[in-house]
Amino acid sequence: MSQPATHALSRRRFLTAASTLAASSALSPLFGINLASAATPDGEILSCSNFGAFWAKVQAGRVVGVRPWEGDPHPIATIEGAVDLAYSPSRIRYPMVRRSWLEKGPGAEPETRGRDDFVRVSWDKALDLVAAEIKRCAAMGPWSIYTGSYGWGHFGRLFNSQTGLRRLFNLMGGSVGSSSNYSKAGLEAIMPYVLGQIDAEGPQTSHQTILENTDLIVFWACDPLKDNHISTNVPDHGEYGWFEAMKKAGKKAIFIDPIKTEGCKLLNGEWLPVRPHSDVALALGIAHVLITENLADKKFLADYTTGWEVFFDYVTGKPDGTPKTPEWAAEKTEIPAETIRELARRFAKGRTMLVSGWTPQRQQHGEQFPWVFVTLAAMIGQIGLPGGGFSQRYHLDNAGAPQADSPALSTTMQAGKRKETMPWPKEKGAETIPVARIVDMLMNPGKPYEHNGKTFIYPDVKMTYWVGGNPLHHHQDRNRQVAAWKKFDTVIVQDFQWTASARFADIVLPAATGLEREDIEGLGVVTRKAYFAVRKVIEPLYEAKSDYVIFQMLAEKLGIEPEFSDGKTELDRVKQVYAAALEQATAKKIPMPDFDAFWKAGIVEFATPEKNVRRTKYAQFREDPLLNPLPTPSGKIEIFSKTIAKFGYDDCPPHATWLEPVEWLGAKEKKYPLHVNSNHPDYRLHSQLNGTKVRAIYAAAGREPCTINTRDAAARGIKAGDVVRVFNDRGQCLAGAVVSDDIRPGVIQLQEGGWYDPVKANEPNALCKYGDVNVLTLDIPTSRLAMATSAHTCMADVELFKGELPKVSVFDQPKNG
Ligand SMILES: Nc1nc2c(c(=O)[nH]1)N[C@H]1C(S)=C(S)[C@@H](COP(=O)(O)OP(=O)(O)OC[C@H]3O[C@@H](n4cnc5c(=O)[nH]c(N)nc54)[C@H](O)[C@@H]3O)O[C@H]1N2
Ligand SMILES: Nc1nc2c(c(=O)[nH]1)N[C@H]1C(S)=C(S)[C@@H](COP(=O)(O)OP(=O)(O)OC[C@H]3O[C@@H](n4cnc5c(=O)[nH]c(N)nc54)[C@H](O)[C@@H]3O)O[C@H]1N2
Ligand SMILES: [Mo]
Repeated sequence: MSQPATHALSRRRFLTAASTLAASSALSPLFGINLASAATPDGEILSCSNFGAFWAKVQAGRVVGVRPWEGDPHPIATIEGAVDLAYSPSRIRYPMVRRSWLEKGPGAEPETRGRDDFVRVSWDKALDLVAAEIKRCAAMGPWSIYTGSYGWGHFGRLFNSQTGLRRLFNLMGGSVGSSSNYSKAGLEAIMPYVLGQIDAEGPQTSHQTILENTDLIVFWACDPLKDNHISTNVPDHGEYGWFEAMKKAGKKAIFIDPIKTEGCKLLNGEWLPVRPHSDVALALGIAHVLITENLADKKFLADYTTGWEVFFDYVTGKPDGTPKTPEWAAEKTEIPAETIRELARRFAKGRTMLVSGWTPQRQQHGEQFPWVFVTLAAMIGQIGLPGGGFSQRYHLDNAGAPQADSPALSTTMQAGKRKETMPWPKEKGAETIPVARIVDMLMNPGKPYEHNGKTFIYPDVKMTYWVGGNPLHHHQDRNRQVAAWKKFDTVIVQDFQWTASARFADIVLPAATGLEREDIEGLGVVTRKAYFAVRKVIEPLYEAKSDYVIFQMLAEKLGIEPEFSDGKTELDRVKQVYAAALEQATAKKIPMPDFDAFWKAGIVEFATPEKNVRRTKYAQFREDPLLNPLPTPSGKIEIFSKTIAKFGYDDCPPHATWLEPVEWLGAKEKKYPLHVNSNHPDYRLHSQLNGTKVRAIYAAAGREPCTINTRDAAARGIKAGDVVRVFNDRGQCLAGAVVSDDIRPGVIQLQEGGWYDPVKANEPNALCKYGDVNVLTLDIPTSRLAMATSAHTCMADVELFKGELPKVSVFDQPKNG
């Protein structure tokens, strides 16, 4: 999408830097292992992040420059932010306690959270307070403590900080955890019924196979060029090469998206600006044409699927008298009926690869889209054929790339089992809740809820400890959440940035960034091309400590340190991760240096034997569905699920179904006229880097950008760079207008992750000064099946902001911070 000029400038600068580096690279061609030099004579140290690997130039103990690692084929400007995190004005410097809590104890004046001041305390004092509160709550019962602590968290393999947290609490008698995620919980709940597995994970049909066989590639709610910027480990950024190759080959591509993405522009793709939230209707309209024009692959449906007849009846309108014709779909999607007919014909004519992202399942009834998507691919009948079928994960991990000959890196710490200090009767509540139902839990303690065919009870939690996540960014309907947060007597947050979650906490513990501790991390989740040594580039600033050390110190206070750490230091664990990989490598005869050599070099790279690997997902199933059945009850793709039928959920019927959402552009009566697209940000990982200088690349009027179509902007007298107020019945925020024709009329985009910055914290309908989209979003479950987030079900309006502009303050230290 069009961005302020600084975006392009900065990107160009980085690309130039990268190509110069590539040309002068000292790396030899890859065969076996390759040990580059980790530290250059002028004090550069190789390091890495979720945004890419880089050389950090260190002078007098301070990072003074960053340049991308020469092995990165497409470096992203955000690596500067990964370093700036340590120095940002938003850095949490010391252990801090909210004044009322410190003076009056747990539960004191929770309504002042977010505006009370903080008092600096020593580490010793802070951990004494945390330990005492854990003991107090543990004595009430493990159901009193919520450690569902969700978020991207700790970078590196030495441990997952959230697993560490669970381990610590398990040793204290247990706590309430969370299941699934905000990413694809709708998909993760439904796919096991349809395909017997989550599907949207691991290696996909290879890019090479697509290049050689696919006639038409359809990116449906999918933005691989943006979403592959980052990774859960170090991104290899290889998908840019794939896009370039597709462009060179003149590959035909369609992008079904309310936004014309960079990928669409690069491939000169056809943009179908679908009405958001209508994708199921679009798929049904296409299915209707496949049926009526005799284009559906009946043999595939007979041999590889079950329940087709029921879906056939539904599409042709037998049970409800409404055939899902292209005209029916056109009314919902605003894509002309003739275009829908053409789509169906084109999909069936050549080899077609359907590629989806995850926004249509992050909506009310989000289970339906992945189901109809797989059903449509089954009707086309190309699943398991080279370059045909579907994929639900090309937008993460460069998942169509070849895999190197390398051992997987595994973490060494498990959460373990809960120590049974007391029994946990069912009526005390569930041991895990669906992650996005946290506010429902806080508002309904002791009440029953349904989830995936079973009934549970919401526990009555009193305290929470959050590490490596920002719930006051990632959760929906901020005002409802802030009100519900008062239920906690105590909120502990361990982070390195003064996020809204930290500002609304009672005890804040300063964590070390990836630059300030030791760890190990892999390059490429699928490609697995290298391991990086994450060495201490600088000493921890202020009083920050690494997550592992904080947990060790806390475990010591609780008298469980030996069990928690198994007597291992951070570096011991890093060595253990490496040793486990080395053992696998030795067994497979993969050359790998010993730990010391690796640590000195900073990197070990692995060879990729098959550069142009051909790989087709579900090929074996297609070859012989009896010998290689899917792990579903029938062994086939379940277009109709008997198990789901038994649940009797009206919000998740037993086959893919169009269900009208509570709010969307197609509603007969709309209170607010604009759909809010809160997709994932270009230049951040969610809310990370907000506080860094990377913000200058994208901020508009010093705020989070709100992209609005030219027509909608003109109708409201809004120009680019204006400060606007975005509002609905749930909340309101300011943002900077970006006016563009690359967004469909009727839709605005406010990317998720802008830090929540209320004018008057903890007051109903507080105005967010910076642009947190989740003040607007709706906090309802997708359905009783997944109980996932419905973040993308949201309508609002925008107006020019005319009042006195409040100063953005969320990037500064809090009061007394
Ligand atoms: N409206 C809307 N909302 C959404 C989404 C959407 O599409 N629309 N997407 C959802 C999705 S898919 C997701 S995954 C969530 C993401 O939600 P989160 O994962 O909570 O978001 P992050 O901003 O990545 O938060 C990670 C936090 O961990 C901190 N951190 C990073 N590294 C470390 C470390 O080593 N130690 C410690 N202690 N802290 C660390 C960072 O500073 C940051 O505050 O958001 C969800 N929310
Ligand atoms: N740069 C960057 N990359 C990321 C992340 C990040 O924060 N920053 N987060 C990572 C994480 S945790 C996750 S879960 C994934 C998220 O993966 P996704 O959820 O797939 O990613 P999004 O970028 O939010 O959305 C993809 C596209 O869907 C479009 N879209 C929105 N609503 C609709 C709709 O109703 N219909 C249709 N057809 N299209 C729609 C958006 O305009 C966008 O272009 O991304 C990962 N990658
Ligand atoms: Mo996610």
